[in-house]
Amino acid sequence: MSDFLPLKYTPTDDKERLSRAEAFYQQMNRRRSVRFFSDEPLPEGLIERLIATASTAPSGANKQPWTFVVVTDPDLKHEIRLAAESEERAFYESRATPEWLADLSPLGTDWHKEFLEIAPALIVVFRQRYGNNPDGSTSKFYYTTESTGIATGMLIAAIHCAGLVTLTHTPSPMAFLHTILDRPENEQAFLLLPIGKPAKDAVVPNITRKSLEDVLVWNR
Ligand code: IYR
Repeated sequence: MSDFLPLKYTPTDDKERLSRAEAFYQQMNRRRSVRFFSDEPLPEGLIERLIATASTAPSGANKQPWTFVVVTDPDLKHEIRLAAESEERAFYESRATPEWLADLSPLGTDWHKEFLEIAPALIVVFRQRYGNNPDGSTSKFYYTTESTGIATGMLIAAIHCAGLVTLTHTPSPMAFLHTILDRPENEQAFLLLPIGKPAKDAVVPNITRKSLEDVLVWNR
């Protein structure tokens, strides 16, 4: 059964649209993945607003197949760091192909992940593979990877617009997050985002974005 409401839409004009699009591009283009964090705590209530924003994302059949687990507990952060570093060490020392290591070399990454303990909070994004109904039965979810990816992108934008930094950390495999954080069967770890203020001496790799000509194809 469908139920419809009038769209809440604030009219504007094309000049304003262009100017907002440009301003948002300028702001988003300043976003960088940051690996050096200050240990300063986040303001009370801020994480909730960021996750509320992420959870406005569109999703397959509006199933909203995501869970955001926030970790600020130092012991738990320590446990996650040790588990991530053990996977990362295996990755850098044996699992990664020479081509993959060469591709990562401009980023200056290695198996050490101090940021998992220094950042004041870790947001672990889980993808719900299916739904759990109150009566114990399960229900189908759709496009869960796409949906959770979109929500995570919106979370990254929200973090940046709030004046904080993050990076998409992908320890591989990520199954240890499911165990350590005691998540239910239907959830699978999707991405780990440390979040905080940048360290005073934070540096970022000198890399460039593709040009518009490289990424945009017109048919008109
Ligand atoms: N997960 C590792 C390796 C890594 C892989 C890719 I692809 C990156 O863009 C960056 C890192 C790590 O986090 O170091």
